[in-house]
Amino acid sequence: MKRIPPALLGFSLLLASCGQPGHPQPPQQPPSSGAPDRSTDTTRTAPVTIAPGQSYGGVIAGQPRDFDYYSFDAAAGDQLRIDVKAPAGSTLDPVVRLYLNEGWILLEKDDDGAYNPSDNSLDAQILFNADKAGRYVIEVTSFKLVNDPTATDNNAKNLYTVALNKR
Ligand SMILES: [Ca+2]
Ligand SMILES: [Ca+2]
Repeated sequence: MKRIPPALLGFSLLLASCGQPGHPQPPQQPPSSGAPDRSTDTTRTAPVTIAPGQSYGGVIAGQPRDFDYYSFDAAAGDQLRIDVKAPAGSTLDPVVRLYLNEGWILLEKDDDGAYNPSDNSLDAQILFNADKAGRYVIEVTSFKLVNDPTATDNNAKNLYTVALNKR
């Protein structure tokens, strides 16, 4: 008699049980909307790459002082727009900063996304023309954390979206 290695035996039993009638598969749970997107809980040394036309969802939470980072490469003369918005129900007052090569702060914006009356007046927007080619880094955080180094803001409802677009 031919011996079946235990691992293969287990695998074939698994396949057999899946195929049996009367064992309905549990329904797939859709991801709950509004859940924090931990995949974009990034650090300054390991930012998420973002390109024009892309957007990400994130959350300012999980630690007392959370700062999220997104990087992109721009060519000299690129005309770009960064929008950081708090979706309905979010508790976040977002602030966005832009760095060149993770160095100096080029721009900092707080409530500048309200050009459209339907926009949340707390949203943050940066319009800029890349002066020189290089890697730029977007920092997203809470207004509460910006001007007070001892403040904390750790709320699972601090949801935001960040979008980079050419204009
Ligand atoms: Ca985060
Ligand atoms: Ca703001």
